[in-house]
Amino acid sequence: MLAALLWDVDGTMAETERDGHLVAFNEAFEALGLPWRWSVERYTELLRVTGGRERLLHDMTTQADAPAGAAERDRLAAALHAEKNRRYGQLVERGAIALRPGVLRLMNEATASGVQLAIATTTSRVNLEALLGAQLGTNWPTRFAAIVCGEDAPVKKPDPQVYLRCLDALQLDADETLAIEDSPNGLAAARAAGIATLVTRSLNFASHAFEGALAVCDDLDHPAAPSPHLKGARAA
Ligand code: XBP
Ligand code: MG
Repeated sequence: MLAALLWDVDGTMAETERDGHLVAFNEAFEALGLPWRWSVERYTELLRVTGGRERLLHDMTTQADAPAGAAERDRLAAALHAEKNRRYGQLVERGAIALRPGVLRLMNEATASGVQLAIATTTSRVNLEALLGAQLGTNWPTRFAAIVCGEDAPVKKPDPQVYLRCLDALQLDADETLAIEDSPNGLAAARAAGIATLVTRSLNFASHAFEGALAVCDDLDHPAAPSPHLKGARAA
């Protein structure tokens, strides 16, 4: 029996990447006096690397004017990430990014049916707090039986760590839960933890095949077509 829905946040609950994180990353580059700017196309490629700090470090390997030493790169990535998160927080606190269609309805229906809600995200806690505080109100954590974010599971998706820690916190087996994801890395992470996964397509992965998903939908208010790859959807 289904006991819990395990929610990804970025892309799944809200379209946070293009109008949120990307805008804030580019503002952070400017604020720290760097000439770097990421286009939507470049950012879409960079989303293959989960975690904002990890994404910055990855991009530095392609920037001729990035610091040469690892320690200096780490310091710059940490400063940029902190500035990005501060600006992202300001954006979402102003209500600039809404929840996607069907998200609140599904949360309410699940809770009313006795199905627990949990969060399994690679994003930083501060970004999660800013988004859900703005969209669900200050009591938002009481809606969730477990909240696992980037700081709690530092080995990021596609590694299953965040999902395994979420199952641990819930004291549930994988086959009692369903993950809701929007990205190939998220799907891979959930599947590697043995969790069946519903994909809700986001802007950044609009045409991806999502092989291995239980089902794929355009958003949570539109019925999901069973995946042609349904066979084996629960196994990693
Ligand atoms: C989300 C991420 C995050 C966000 C930025 O992936 O990869 O890095 O892009 O947030 P998912 P932070 O939706 O698969 O969890 O800067 O806080 O990392
Ligand atoms: Mg996501």
